[in-house]
Amino acid sequence: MLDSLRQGLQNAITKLLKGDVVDEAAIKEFVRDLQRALIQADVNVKLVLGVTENVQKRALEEKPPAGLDRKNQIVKILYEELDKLLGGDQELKLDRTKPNIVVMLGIQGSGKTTTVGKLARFFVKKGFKVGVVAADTFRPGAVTQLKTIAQQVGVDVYSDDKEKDSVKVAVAGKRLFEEGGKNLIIIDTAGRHKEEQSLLDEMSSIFSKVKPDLNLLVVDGTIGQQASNQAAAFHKASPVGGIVVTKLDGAAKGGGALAAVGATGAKVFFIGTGERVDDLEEFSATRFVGRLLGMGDLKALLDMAKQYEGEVDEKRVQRMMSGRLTMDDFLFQFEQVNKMGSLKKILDLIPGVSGNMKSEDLEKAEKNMKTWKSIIQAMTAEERAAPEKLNAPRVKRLAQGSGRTEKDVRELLARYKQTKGLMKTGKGREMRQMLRRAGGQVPRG
Ligand SMILES: Nc1nc2c(ncn2[C@@H]2O[C@H](COP(=O)(O)OP(=O)(O)O)[C@@H](O)[C@H]2O)c(=O)[nH]1
Ligand SMILES: [Mg+2]
Repeated sequence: MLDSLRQGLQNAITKLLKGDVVDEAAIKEFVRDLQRALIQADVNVKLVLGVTENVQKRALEEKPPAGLDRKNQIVKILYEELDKLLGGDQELKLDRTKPNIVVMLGIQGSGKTTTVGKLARFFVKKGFKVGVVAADTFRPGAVTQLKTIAQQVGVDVYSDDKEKDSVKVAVAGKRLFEEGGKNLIIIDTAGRHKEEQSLLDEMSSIFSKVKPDLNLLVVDGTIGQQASNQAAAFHKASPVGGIVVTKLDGAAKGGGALAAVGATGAKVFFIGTGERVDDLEEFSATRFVGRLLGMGDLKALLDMAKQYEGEVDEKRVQRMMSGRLTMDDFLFQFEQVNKMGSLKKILDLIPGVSGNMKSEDLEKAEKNMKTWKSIIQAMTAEERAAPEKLNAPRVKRLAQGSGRTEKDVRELLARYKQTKGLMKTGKGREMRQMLRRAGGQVPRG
């Protein structure tokens, strides 16, 4: 999805990260690369300039917070600015205790009927009782199309082949489903080829007669920045409460469409990423931008880093990095990880790692950590400071003392040795980076 935009942004970032220095020239070049990538995705020029001006100004003026180096600080700034451009996070919340009436708006071919099916599927899975209303009386075949999709998803459809007045169909369908105890009623409507006045008038009267809780505008992502004109035209006829941007699979201009509707202040609740009923995603700008920049959930990671800023004891880290690692340090490392949440959660947040790790491996790692912690707690202070001295009788004693096996103890010792070696070698670099992110000022090596 949005491959070329992603590629463009990631290339800009890679160049920045690989560069020797982050001076004004490097920042300006970074900004130019960003502009090129965004304009190619059909993001409106004014929006592009707005975003990149902010990035440049902040990159030049703001000091990185403790624990973040300047390059990562700039990536963080870009992340925040793109997040803002796309309207931040928003979630469609429906009240289950009453019927929620949703009317679909959008021009013909934007993906309304398909999206009705996707939404029905999405909310059925969440336990809603969904009914859909076939109020597209304009296009021949529209009713059949909706019936087919509804059958596939397993929801009830209301249609009336003899009624040509879409407003009447919408009202009748709404009433029937309300009486039938549905708590989500989605009304599919007609579209014309353009935003013709007749279509907008029809939307206005459906709105005043049906009184929906939400007008959901469906916009075709392939139209790029034009999406904002379309959103504005519909909004004038009938207040748009939320937007679905469809066809983001393979849409080179999808970024432009998302930015354009984001800029109108409308909330993008969902995106369509394919023709099948499952190809719907809840839209979160934060997650989306993270994926665009190839950084997992960077924001969550940064928030977490901030939370633990300063908690890493600098002397300890320095000692660990130089390879003088005690068992206490080893224990401290586990505890650091434990404080941050489950290992799986943390790894999901680390760029490049998410998805690469099997859950069995993670479970094993978490189990190991528990085991090792209990063994370390059974050690004396001397043993913790100099684990090399742990001979066979001591291993036996520790196993008994901690309720673990001798094999567990030996595994811990092997891992300790390995980690100690790792800290000294070049492979420790990544770990140093992690710790630096977690707030420790770690010497570069
Ligand atoms: N690739 C892709 N095609 C889509 C998506 N959403 C809808 N379509 C296709 O767009 C066409 C028009 O969709 P339809 O729901 O009939 O639009 P409507 O006229 O607004 O009701 C159909 O061929 C759909 O399969 C999407 O997210 N991705
Ligand atoms: Mg349709």
